Amino acid sequence: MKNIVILISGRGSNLEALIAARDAGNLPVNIAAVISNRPEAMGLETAQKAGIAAHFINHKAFSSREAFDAALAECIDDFSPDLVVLAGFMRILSEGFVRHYEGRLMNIHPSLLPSFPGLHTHQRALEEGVRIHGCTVHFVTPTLDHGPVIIQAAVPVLESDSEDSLSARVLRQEHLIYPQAVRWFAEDKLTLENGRVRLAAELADHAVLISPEIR
Ligand code: NHR
Ligand code: GAR
Repeated sequence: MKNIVILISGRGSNLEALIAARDAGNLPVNIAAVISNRPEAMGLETAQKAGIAAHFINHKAFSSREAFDAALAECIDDFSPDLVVLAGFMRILSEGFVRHYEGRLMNIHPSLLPSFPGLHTHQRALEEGVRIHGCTVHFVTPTLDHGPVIIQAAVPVLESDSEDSLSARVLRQEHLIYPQAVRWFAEDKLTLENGRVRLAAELADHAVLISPEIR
């Protein structure tokens, strides 16, 4: 079974979805550790309660991004992960770090990339007036939020939406597609070809989820 390490910065609802999928028998991985750059991250408690090693590395204690990234990589590599999963991790990672984990570093981003890379995606989607929004799981490359796409989910944007209602609708889809993407990786059903993700033949056309939900 593959080893994964999950990086978080906060609430940890995607972490919870991954743990729940594992517990339901839908995610054949060993969650070796959860690491947060913030001590107050709720997700650290969630990990502890689930009996998963939980670590905190304070980025503010390092003089540079590279120094923080080196300490982070050292902690991660103690667990020999096959895959590193960014689940609401809020620090941009340096090129050296990303190269070290090339092809085994995944992120979930709360927009339909390549639209709205970066932060405040739901607010920007509302300001832009788009009618469809969503989330993307991708492999991480040095260019922020531009790595090869694995799976996406789309939701409608409603006239009545606020940032809260829209982000909640997207988050429910995040909780479906992230365990799915990690499962495909765990089962060796994802390959990288010329900077694009190829799915195993039997999965072709399963990497898109259209949610009609209007809650
Ligand atoms: N690193 C690289 N090299 N490439 C990516 O695609 C990355 C990455 C690190 C994180 C997640 C990403 C997202 O899904 C991610 C993808 C943080 C920021 C950010 O601006 C932007 C995008 C993402 C994560 N962070 C601020 C910084 O200075 C800090 C913000 C904060 O602490 O609240 O690092 O959106
Ligand atoms: C999620 O919506 C995730 O997509 C987003 O932060 C939230 C984390 O929630 N990630 C980013 O914005 C990365 N910059 P969670 O902690 O409850 O999983």
